[in-house]
Amino acid sequence: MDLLNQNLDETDPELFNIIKNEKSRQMTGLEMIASENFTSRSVLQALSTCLHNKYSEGYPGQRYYGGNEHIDEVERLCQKRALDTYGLTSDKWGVNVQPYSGSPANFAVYTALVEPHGRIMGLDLPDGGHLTHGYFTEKKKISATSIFFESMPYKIDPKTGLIDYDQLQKTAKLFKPKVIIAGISCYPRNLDYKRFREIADENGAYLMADMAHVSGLVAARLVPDPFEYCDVVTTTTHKTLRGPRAGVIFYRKGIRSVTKSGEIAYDLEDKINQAVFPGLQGGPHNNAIAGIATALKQAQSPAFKKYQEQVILNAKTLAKALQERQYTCVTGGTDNHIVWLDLRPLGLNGSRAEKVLEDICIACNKNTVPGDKSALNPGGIRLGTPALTTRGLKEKDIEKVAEFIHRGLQLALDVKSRSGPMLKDFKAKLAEDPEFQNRITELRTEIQNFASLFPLPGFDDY
Ligand code: DSN
Repeated sequence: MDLLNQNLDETDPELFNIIKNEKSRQMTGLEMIASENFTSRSVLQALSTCLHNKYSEGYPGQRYYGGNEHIDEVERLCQKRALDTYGLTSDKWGVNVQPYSGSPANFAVYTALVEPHGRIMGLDLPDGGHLTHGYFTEKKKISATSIFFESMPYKIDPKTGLIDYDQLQKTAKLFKPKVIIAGISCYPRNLDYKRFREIADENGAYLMADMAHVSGLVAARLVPDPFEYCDVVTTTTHKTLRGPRAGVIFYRKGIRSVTKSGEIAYDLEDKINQAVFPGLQGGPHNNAIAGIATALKQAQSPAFKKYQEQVILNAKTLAKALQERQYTCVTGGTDNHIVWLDLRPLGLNGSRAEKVLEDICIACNKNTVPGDKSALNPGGIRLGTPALTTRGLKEKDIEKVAEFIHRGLQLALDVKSRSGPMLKDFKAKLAEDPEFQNRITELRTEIQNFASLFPLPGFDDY
């Protein structure tokens, strides 16, 4: 048998079939996980090229292996497009396109800028921040960031749901972090990078933005620009940016006087590049770097800007439609692609909501909401519009989606009122009660029919 020259369906029908089922799941339901998207055919084509075969440890022009002339071209093209997409020039900014994804990118920045057990501050996970910004609990250091560095979270104001910058200012003065992270994974509001910069300057700290969630919106110039105020900006490339699963780090070059006590020297280039390789990673994933390059080319187009405008319009429409049905959106709405629902006023938790929505083919994730005691039993869900917008849904369609979500959550409430106190009781009732099963089937069929109105051109080909 010629192992090299067979199609996947011939060589491995078992795996092929699983992938086919996943493809069908992605199309027959409504994908509302805020960090997910459907990437383009050109990105998937770049990912499936011979670039995958090549080892190229090092950086363009300085590799540890031979045969990298074309790989160097790919990486340089990607770097140039990364700077161009965000309106940056190579005299002021450099970029590393090798991180495998967002978590390694963030860890590389801390490794570069903060000594072991040095201090960082990020938005707390239950308040809309990200694991890699330093999450830990009373019992356990959860993220490696909090194992190898000392992290102190800043919080949102529990009444408004908005970041409490005054509290951050006070605690930063006491904690004296080396890096302050301005970044989100659930917070649906724009960040005040200017205020973050002022607080960083008062403490001689670096300011790092993690724009992973909003990097597509930043590229389209629809949300505040982190590059104006930050020293370092990290991102993944597969969320709103709609590229391959990978990460990027931007860093400032040159010297900038920022503190009363002196200058922060931007000798970031070597530190960051060395932290990525050889510090934390081995050979770069060259097919992913090519995928980033082609995604960034698309991100500079008028069509991409229009797409991002629709992402925000759709999220605002979703928040409003849910609020009209008496649901509580944390912060009262959204500026970006995320709607953060607090279900506690309803007497429902995130796990039950996620389960019923999953059963009716709406994919979203349970999420902590401000004040939650445990990330394992979160009080809300996070919804996002990037993937549905890629499928072509507009405001009037999102109104329908809001109604589906409402019906799903009402069903979850009914199940909860007739089941025991534990999640397993809830799941058992849902699975066994014919009335609930009928309602699930009815809603699922309606949603699948609705989803079929929004095919993705060419999706079946890849
Ligand atoms: N897992 C991504 C998200 O859902 O936001 C970020 O790491």
